[in-house]
Amino acid sequence: MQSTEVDLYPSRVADRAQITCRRDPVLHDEMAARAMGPLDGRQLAAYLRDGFVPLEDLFSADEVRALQAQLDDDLRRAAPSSAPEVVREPGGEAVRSIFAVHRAGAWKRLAEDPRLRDAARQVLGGEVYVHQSRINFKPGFEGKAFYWHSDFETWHVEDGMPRMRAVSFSVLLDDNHTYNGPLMLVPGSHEHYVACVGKTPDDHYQQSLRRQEYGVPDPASLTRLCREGGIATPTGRAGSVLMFECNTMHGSGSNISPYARRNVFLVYNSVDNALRQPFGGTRPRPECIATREGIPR
Ligand code: 6CS
Ligand code: FE
Repeated sequence: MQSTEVDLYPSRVADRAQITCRRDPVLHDEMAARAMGPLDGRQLAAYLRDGFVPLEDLFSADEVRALQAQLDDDLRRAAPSSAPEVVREPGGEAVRSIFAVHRAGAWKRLAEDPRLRDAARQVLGGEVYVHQSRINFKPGFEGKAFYWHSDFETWHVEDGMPRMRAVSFSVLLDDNHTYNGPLMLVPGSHEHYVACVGKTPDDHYQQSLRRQEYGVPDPASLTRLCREGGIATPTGRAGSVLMFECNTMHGSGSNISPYARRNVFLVYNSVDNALRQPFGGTRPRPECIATREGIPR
């Protein structure tokens, strides 16, 4: 069933790509954001300008060690699992991602940590909830790429997220080096919306979470964004965090090093931006990928 709302960000409806300007602010209550919250003026300025900001060494070595122990336990349980929360690498059995980890235990506590949640409130201008969480394991030798994309384009078309009022935190649980598949982002790309071509297949997530082929920008659009903004590859120690706006163009390469690149992603959405019917007209994706229940009003 198609969303009945006006679609401000149509995508996958035309036979050619189109780049338009975003129609939402990046800081949703700029006065309040500058007055309160864990991000200082320099960090807010970087987030506003680039669409992302590294938060170095946000979590201590002890906190990281505890989370890494939790990771090992989660992976042991996920390896034999056929649960929908477990996504495997394309062409193999290695665990690529585990979704909806924020529902309990250490990851729930992490999602509630003010160093993350208050920073989300600061840039989103109010109360937030977790739209999606996932651990991406990017195992050594087997961790495949996540091709270039805007998360918002998928969340708008396939989940019914109306406006650009969500933010992701990638918490590094291993050192992210240049050689083990770190996130790559295009500075300033959050200001442009790339409408993609191609009609979304039903149950697309069963393929896209392994290797995304729809909702990926065309080479000409990507070339233009990279020419304007360059490509940043923020590396960092485990315990650092990369905060990035929902529409920032990003991706990561395959990991052919021996070293895993395990990151946990926590995505916060404004409670005023709760999901509608998918704007692309497909069936809503499962609750473990896109939160619809229990959102504080
Ligand atoms: O479809 C999604 O929601 C997921 N896809 C990617 C490549 N990034 C965001 C999210 O994990
Ligand atoms: Fe993504």
